[in-house]
Amino acid sequence: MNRRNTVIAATCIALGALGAITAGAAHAQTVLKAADVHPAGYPNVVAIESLGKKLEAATKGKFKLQMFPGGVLGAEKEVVEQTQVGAIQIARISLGVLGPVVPAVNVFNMPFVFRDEAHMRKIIDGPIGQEILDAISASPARLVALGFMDSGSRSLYTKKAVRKIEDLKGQKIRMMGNPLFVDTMNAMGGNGISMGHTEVFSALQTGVIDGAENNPPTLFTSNQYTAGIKYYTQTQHLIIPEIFVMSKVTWDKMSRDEQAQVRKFAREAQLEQRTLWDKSVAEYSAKLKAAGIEFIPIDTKPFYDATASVRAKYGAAYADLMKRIADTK
Ligand code: BDP
Repeated sequence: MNRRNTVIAATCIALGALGAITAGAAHAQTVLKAADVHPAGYPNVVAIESLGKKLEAATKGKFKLQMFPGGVLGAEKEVVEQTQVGAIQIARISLGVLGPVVPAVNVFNMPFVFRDEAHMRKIIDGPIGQEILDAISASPARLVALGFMDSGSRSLYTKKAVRKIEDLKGQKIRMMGNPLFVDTMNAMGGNGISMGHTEVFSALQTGVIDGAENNPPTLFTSNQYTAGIKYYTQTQHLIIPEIFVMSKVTWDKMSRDEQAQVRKFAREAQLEQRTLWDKSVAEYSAKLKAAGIEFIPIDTKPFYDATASVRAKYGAAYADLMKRIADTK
């Protein structure tokens, strides 16, 4: 089955399940379709499934979450669109792909905007994080932001070693679909090419790209490390939180109490994911090393300096917010 057929098949299964459950239940049951590009067992997937189980119990089965992992409902760009129109009810995506839809979130998508992961957590857990969630929900995007998740930092992985910034010159590197990221890669000397996560594996195999960038759990669980990748250069140029959102179409049909339950379980899901996340970074870094991927420590300063123009271009409209982030210790 090609990917389109897989998507169609998955959608049919989803619709079939919805009919069967509705017919069999004592009261009408609403199936909440949840999408994630990551496979079953990945921290984000597990945490959203927990949210679903709790919601099902709390509403005595009125809502039932059905998880579609592994990108079967499409790439994140399409998943966002489907969620906006209410065809998907819960989407767990990278904040990266929301930038073109809700420009305010691009502050968090900026290269080196956070000093490190601890700084990023401080921000998403505090008032600035809440402002960004509110900005998403208040935007015309028809999405209700439920919470952030951790995604560590993104570093470069390539077939040819990058031991200094000059080694990146001319290498074709896949970036997420947001012009900000293509600009970031180009500023660092590479050749940024945007495509969806599920296309990266074959693009590596066919030589359309020479590398990509992501966190260790994604590099491992997507199998991309088996497609000619030999090096993981720890540039940590992007520290982008994940986000999970509910379709406003679905949200508006829920009672106040149900919305409060969703908020409560979303908060718990965020915390659960963080615990699982920390374990998974250690676990998958070890697995990558065991599989022969060489981790290259690198001075990040040249990468920081090279991307100043990107922060200037995309940060100009958000200078105050950028300063508040920098001032947060
Ligand atoms: C992963 C994110 C996922 C993105 C993927 C990507 O968890 O949401 O789709 O990166 O690079 O780290 O597209």
